Amino acid sequence: MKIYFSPLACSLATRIALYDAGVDATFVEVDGPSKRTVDGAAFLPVHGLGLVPVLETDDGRRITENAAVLQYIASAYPRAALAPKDAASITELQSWLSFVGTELHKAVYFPLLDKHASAEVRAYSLSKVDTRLGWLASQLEGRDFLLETFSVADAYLFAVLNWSVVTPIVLSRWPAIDRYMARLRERPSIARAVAEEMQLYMRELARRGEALPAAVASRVSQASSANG
Ligand SMILES: N[C@@H](CCC(=O)N[C@@H](CS)C(=O)NCC(=O)O)C(=O)O
Repeated sequence: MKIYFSPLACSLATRIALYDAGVDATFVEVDGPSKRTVDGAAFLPVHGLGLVPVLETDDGRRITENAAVLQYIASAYPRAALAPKDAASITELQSWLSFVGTELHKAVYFPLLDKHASAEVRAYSLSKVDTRLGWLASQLEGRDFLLETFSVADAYLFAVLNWSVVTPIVLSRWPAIDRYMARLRERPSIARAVAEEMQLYMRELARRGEALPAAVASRVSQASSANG
């Protein structure tokens, strides 16, 4: 299995799911702006929109879209229990994947991260923050995960909320979300995926001659002092 990804992009959720499932995969890094892999191969022939994640199966099928990629992994590796098995809970999982993909990823976070977004677009996205995150916080109150147990929806939600640090969104305003993120950060699959992709992200910035955003640098130094 091959995964096309960009460091700390939404494709982080795919890596988390694969690590959780204990699956070996080949990770191919894509440079978003140039639409090339870091080895120089064109990425547009792989995905015409140039978006990650793309999962390529061993028999050459390509799966795109976070919700589909994540559900594919959950169903290909059922022993990892990354998705529920009963119909009602599967529907709930799909609701969450859809909520994260549309209400959070695309409506709120993507425009805030897009250097080309206009002030109006950013203002529109910011105007959605309180309702979307307020509602999410109310759903997470008293729960460890979105469903009864950890699922691919948590992996996707983590990858998206993890961008808050480089946006004006301050997650500590919603203690239930803050606690949820702190809990997930401790999960071995997530800790490993974040640490690895942070290194790749720093290398990506260095290649482009860009500085590490101050908020990210401070998180990296907090993490290294916590690790001794
Ligand atoms: N609807 C797609 C969105 C994927 C997406 O937005 N990927 C971003 C990274 S988080 C990307 O590849 N951006 C590159 C670009 O916009 O050119 C999905 O859910 O997979």
